[in-house]
Amino acid sequence: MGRLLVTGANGLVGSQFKGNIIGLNSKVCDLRDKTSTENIFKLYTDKNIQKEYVVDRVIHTAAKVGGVGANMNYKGEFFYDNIMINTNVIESCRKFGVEKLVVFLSTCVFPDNVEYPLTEEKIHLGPPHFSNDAYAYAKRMSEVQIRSYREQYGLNYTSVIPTNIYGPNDNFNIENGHVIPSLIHKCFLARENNTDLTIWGSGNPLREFIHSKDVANLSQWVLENYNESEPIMLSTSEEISIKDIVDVIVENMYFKGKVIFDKTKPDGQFRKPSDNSKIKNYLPNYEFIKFEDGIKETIDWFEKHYPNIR
Ligand code: GFB
Repeated sequence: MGRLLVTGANGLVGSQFKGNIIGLNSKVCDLRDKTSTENIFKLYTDKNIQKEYVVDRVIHTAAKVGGVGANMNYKGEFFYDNIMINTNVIESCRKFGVEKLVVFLSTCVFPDNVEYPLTEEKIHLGPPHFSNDAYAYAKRMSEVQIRSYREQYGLNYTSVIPTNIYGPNDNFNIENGHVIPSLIHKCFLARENNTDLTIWGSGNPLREFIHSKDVANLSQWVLENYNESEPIMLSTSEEISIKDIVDVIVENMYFKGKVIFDKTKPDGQFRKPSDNSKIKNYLPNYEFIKFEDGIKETIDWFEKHYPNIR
């Protein structure tokens, strides 16, 4: 067996992979560029180098990601960057003989109007929510590419569908980040400057969160054990409201100031409840990191690294 290559190695999930891996990040290779992508995969899969150093498995976490604000404001980039990155990586894996590939989708790719809970086979049953349709359609095409390559080339490539992910080393950008890192950053500034904490939207939407460490562990398990063409959900299937997330963050950051809900800001999709019975059937004893513990760890990481954060 050769080496594992992880794309997006500096990112939220990619940075959770440790040990004898090849970590690829956007400073090393622009995966939107076909030639650069092929050159780097050719290099790492060169059969002339010692077998144990040859890359034969890939976990592809690299993507243009962002919260509801970024998804609504940069639809063109979210479509182009993700469709180019995924197309180039999957094709380069095929061209240079990568034996196993795991690509990342997200529960936001599911149709907005479908019977809940979300299950893997419902991905293409209708349009996604308008707030992230560009990203969702680009991601759906990687599932189509994977399935087509399995059928034509018999390649054991597959995909995982995580819910909203959080954890240390996230993107804490207040305008473009996801809800948990944005709120931790905003709460920190509000506490330091004795100002109000402003939450986007009504606070009523519901979300499911999985810690980046669980996503890394479970996608590693998928790499080594899961050989089906159908994607597999990575989810705790535990919904929480945005209001309750705010309470957990405010409590764990000892914020005593006023919390304001700015209804001029987008709520995004109301909910995207997922059914995790497939992964639970495979791993009935898997213990997910508890939400409150994961939030505490992420707040500690932020406060330790501020202002050297993304
Ligand atoms: O994490 P988030 O931006 O992504 O927003 P989505 C989740 C919810 O948090 C929305 C609320 O209901 C927001 O209105 N929210 C409250 C905030 N305050 C804030 C804030 O300060 N910043 C942000 N960002 N949200 C994304 C998709 O949707 O989910 C992506 O757009 C991707 O493509 C990601 O799939 C996982 O869950 O709404």
